[in-house]
Amino acid sequence: MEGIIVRSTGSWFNVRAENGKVYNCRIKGNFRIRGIKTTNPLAVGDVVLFDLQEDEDIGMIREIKARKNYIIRKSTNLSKISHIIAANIDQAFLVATLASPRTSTGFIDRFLVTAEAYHIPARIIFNKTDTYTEKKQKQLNELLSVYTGAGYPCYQVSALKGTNVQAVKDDLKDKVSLFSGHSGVGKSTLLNCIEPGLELKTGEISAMHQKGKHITTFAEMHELAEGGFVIDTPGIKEFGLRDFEKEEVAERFPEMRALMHECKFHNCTHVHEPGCAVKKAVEEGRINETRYNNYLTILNDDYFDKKEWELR
Ligand SMILES: Nc1nc2c(ncn2[C@@H]2O[C@H](COP(=O)(O)OP(=O)(O)OP(=O)(O)O)[C@@H](O)[C@H]2O)c(=O)[nH]1
Ligand SMILES: [Mg+2]
Ligand SMILES: [Zn+2]
Repeated sequence: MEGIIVRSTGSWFNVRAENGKVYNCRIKGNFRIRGIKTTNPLAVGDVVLFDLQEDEDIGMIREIKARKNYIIRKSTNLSKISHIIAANIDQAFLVATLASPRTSTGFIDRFLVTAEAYHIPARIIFNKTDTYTEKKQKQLNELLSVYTGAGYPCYQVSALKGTNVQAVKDDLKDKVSLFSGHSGVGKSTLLNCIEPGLELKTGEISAMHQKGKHITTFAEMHELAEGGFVIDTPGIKEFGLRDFEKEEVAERFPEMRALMHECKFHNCTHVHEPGCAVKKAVEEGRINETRYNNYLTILNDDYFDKKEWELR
């Protein structure tokens, strides 16, 4: 039988067969996947072939179909091994907020760079607008103009009050959508608002640290009544910038990508070179300075070699 993994605890997988029934499955002992080093061989969204044991409701997964895409995070800060968050997704939503726990633009940009690297269309939802002061709302307006300007659709919603949630709902129809973001930003609350029947568990923000409490512990795919699937995920601290080279980072910023062919040197890093069209655009305010600074931060990430780039 063929099915999609809708939930994974690491050793057990819930697989939704084409008839809509969900089977409890395990992986066959000799099952191996070549290529990437990950803590989890299979993830939510993977399409698998499995056999049902006779007289049992338990299936044995024997094969995984090639992935269209997948999105990963580093399993720990130091580890070289990554964790696949989900596979075969049509679009990725970053749930962010300027309330607690506040999402930094550095985190937003890492998310967007990751999505670009995997060719997954990305969108940003700014949640908890019901709590925004006038000052925060002003900051939000600036961010909305930066990110829509860079080509990323944005939403400003209150999952608690239901404000503007319909706009998100409309864009989920007939697609597989990933919801990601820090713990406590309201991913599960928002999905409950979109599809009340889901009854996902949600939790408070800790009063002391103003952080979420990791209420959602496993990624899970849910079917929407109006068509499509959403994947609710546990809150994450950091995205892993794996599977691509330092030279590719600038290409993952669409507004830089659009200009880099005008740089004097074809292998310009847009850091210190003369005749750099990107730097010129930053100086003239055509590229947002914060986005550019986040680009520089990503370049200096420990992940990349510290070796200097050469001008050839
Ligand atoms: N004021 C306000 N609070 C919200 C809003 N959305 C969510 N919250 C609150 O934020 C807290 C965390 O919400 P969750 O939905 O559990 O957050 P999450 O992103 O799923 O967190 P994890 O599962 O831990 O990753 C809850 O107390 C929610 O009631 C909102 O729009 N406005
Ligand atoms: Mg949650
Ligand atoms: Zn340049």
